[in-house]
Amino acid sequence: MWSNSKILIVRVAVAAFCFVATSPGVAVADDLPVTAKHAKICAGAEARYQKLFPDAAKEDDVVIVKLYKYTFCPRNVTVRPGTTVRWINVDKRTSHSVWLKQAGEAESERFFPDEQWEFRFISPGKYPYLCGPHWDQEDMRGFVEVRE
Ligand SMILES: [Cu+2]
Repeated sequence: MWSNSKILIVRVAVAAFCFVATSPGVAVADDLPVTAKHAKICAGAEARYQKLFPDAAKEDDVVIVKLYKYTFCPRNVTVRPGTTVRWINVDKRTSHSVWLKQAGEAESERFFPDEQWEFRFISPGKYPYLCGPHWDQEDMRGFVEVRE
């Protein structure tokens, strides 16, 4: 019993040390967990997107992220430098925003169903982002990694 508790404490301490040691200044997040619930919502988001934009042509250097039911779909994307990420609201009523807060960007305008907002990523790095009105209560967060 005692030894198990001690092992746990050591593990937490090591994890905390690694976190601090690898994060000078601002802590940089990693991929977000994707649950079965996210996967189900994102399947619905894809269906909505196909219905709303049946003629959408695939564009070079553009990656689409759908916003649906308080979820960014997909939650995590990895893109090359120079890629534009286009966030499209495929919800039925709710407006959302995209806020690359950690990168020091201003929050986007709220955008409504069928509307979109985009951002071109130039520099390699990790870019966690939020939906301004829904990140806290609904955990509406996303993550972009930019790398060669
Ligand atoms: Cu939102």
